[in-house]
Amino acid sequence: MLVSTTIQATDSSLDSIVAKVANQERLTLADGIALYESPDLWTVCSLADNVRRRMHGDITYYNINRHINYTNVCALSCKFCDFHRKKDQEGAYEHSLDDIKNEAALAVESGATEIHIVGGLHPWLPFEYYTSMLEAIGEIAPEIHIKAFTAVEIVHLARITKRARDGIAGISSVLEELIECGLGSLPGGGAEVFDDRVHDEVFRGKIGGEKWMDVHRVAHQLGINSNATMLYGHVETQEDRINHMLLLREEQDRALECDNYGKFQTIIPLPFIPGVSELAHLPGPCGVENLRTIAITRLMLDNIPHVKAFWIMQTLQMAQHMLECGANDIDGTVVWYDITKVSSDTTHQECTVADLQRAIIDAGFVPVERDTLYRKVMRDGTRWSIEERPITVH
Ligand code: V47
Repeated sequence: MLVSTTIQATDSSLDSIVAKVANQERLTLADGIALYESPDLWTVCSLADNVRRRMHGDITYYNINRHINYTNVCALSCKFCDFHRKKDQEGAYEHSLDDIKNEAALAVESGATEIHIVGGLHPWLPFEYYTSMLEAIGEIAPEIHIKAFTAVEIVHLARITKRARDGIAGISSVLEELIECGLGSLPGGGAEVFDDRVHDEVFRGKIGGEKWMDVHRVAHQLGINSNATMLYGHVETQEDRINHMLLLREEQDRALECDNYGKFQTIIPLPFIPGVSELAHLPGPCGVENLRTIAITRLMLDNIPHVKAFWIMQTLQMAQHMLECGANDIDGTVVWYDITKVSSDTTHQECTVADLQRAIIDAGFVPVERDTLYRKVMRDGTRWSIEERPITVH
């Protein structure tokens, strides 16, 4: 699709970037920093909107999904996180396999196409808990795609099965076993910001960027897709954010060169939500910072097809604005979500399909229900099938 790029920046330091975007040339670290520093937010967002419309026209994706956070017990205590609890701490929980089966049955009943599963690094749950969870969901909900376990959880599983000492081979063997049990793809969580200083300051003890990337690379080699996130608005600099994006872009270049590899499907910038975390004294990013970051993500990551404005963290109202600043996906119905709470005090954070569609239409876009792999879903109530033809951009 051709979209004309007749953008006149009021900030002349953006002129060369305007020309590059019009010519579909790759942006550099210096360009990314200029986009952050420019007072001309309108141009930054308009450029991203141009790229988004070139790639996706006026389509905005949503899905019918269900998130399951199976435990909040975590061996780590990352400073930005107010989800984690220690085993005997008030509010600590771990869901039984029966709880998970009930959720899977409810997911089928609601017509969900995806279950998204993540949790803390529980010190005592055995590997069989995870494999049985995947198999049980597969029995109850064979059509549903299971997107589960961040890279950090995969490394944790390699450790508890004593495969971590085999390095990449150990990670590969864990992933292969999970795929056999029904794992369909990896979510993007746990990437935070790929920078050693930031790592040591706010999530020391968690795997660093190289390990995170190793896990996603192995997943891609095994043929499954994954997503990527960037948790911004705490102690990182704007340069750290752009470097994070460039590392993802390089990795995606490598994946795209190989036949039969999986790839990064979606980049999800996550605004830091202070909550009652150890970093609660920080304000978290404000609205325009969120718009700008979504826009810059679209512009820098030219080889990742989708940019998601996760409505749970961005709010549905801000996600609507983000559709004009580079985002083309807002995630789904979600139902339960425990990691952050912005618009709700409870873990019941659900958005109906009607509300997701209304938000997209009111923002001037065309809602399209997708499955996890961005295929169009044909729906008759809670019964659904996948349209095999690629989605036409109009
Ligand atoms: O891994 C934790 C982050 C992630 C906070 O792949 C926080 O489609 C903000 O990754 N403020 C989980 N963020 C969420 C996630 C995700 C969400 C939606 C879709 C997909 C996808 C992935 O949330 C964690 C961590 O990076 N996080 N604490 C916080 N206070």
